[in-house]
Amino acid sequence: MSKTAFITGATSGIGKATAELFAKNNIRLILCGRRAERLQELQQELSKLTEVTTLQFDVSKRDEVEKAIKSIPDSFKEIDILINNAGNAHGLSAIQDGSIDDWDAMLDINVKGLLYVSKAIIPNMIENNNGFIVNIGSIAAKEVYANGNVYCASKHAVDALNKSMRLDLNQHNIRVSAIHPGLVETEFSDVRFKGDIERAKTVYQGYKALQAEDIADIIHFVITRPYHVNIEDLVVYPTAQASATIINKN
Ligand code: NDP
Ligand code: 8X3
Repeated sequence: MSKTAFITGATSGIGKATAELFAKNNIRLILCGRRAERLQELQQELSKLTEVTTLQFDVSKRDEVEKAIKSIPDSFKEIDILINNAGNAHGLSAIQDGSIDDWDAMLDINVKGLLYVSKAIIPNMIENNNGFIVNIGSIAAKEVYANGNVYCASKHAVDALNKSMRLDLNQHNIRVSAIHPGLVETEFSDVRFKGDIERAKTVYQGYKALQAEDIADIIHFVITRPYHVNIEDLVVYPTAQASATIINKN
């Protein structure tokens, strides 16, 4: 029987590439995001390879999360793999200049959103005595860089929650892993710089950044290890990147 994966943030970047790779490997998909049109397009495309259902909701809205997860069709209700990927950065400012709306958005999406989704899915995994949760952190979960303050704090929280989940869910045979990428060329910087595409592009210029497919490949590797193997934590940089701020650009 094929496994079923629930992927948040499947409409773009790492989540989309993961959905595409999982589909090729016959993993059934529950694809989530806010952009309905993109979800529809992806469902149409990936249904050629595997069974797909979609859920449109905002991870930061607790009632939307609960309603959406309750609405999962019966045939998709047994979830084997949860990919907690939805997330973003809003702004890049010194702490004294930061926007409180941006801070709220990052903490609500990256931390509370991950918790709301996990809280709704974990009980079924416990009941089944089976499950795999992959949390997408960041190098911002491991180090703090100038002006990254609240985004870094939100990803440090993901790191702590990943470790907590491993401790608490161990007795239920649920595997938990975190993957912490460095710079990945996705829509991430478009969102961080609020649609300033030119500024976003410069983040990935002068070196070869990671691609969403590279991270998807690693996620797939992690979830396909034999049952007795649980990779807790992986930090992945582009070769040109030595730390959050040291990048060997041409
Ligand atoms: P993208 O912007 O390309 O993708 C982000 C995804 O998250 C989209 O599918 C978006 O869907 C979804 N999302 C954002 N906000 C919400 C929300 N409120 N509710 C539901 N879904 C939401 O970026 P990436 O693929 O790069 O980012 C994926 C993850 O990887 C994030 O957690 C990010 O922090 C992390 N990361 C990214 C790195 C990078 O350099 N790109 C490096 C390290 C970590 P929609 O807008 O349709 O809701
Ligand atoms: C995304 C990578 O370096 O902008 O998490 O924090 S970084």
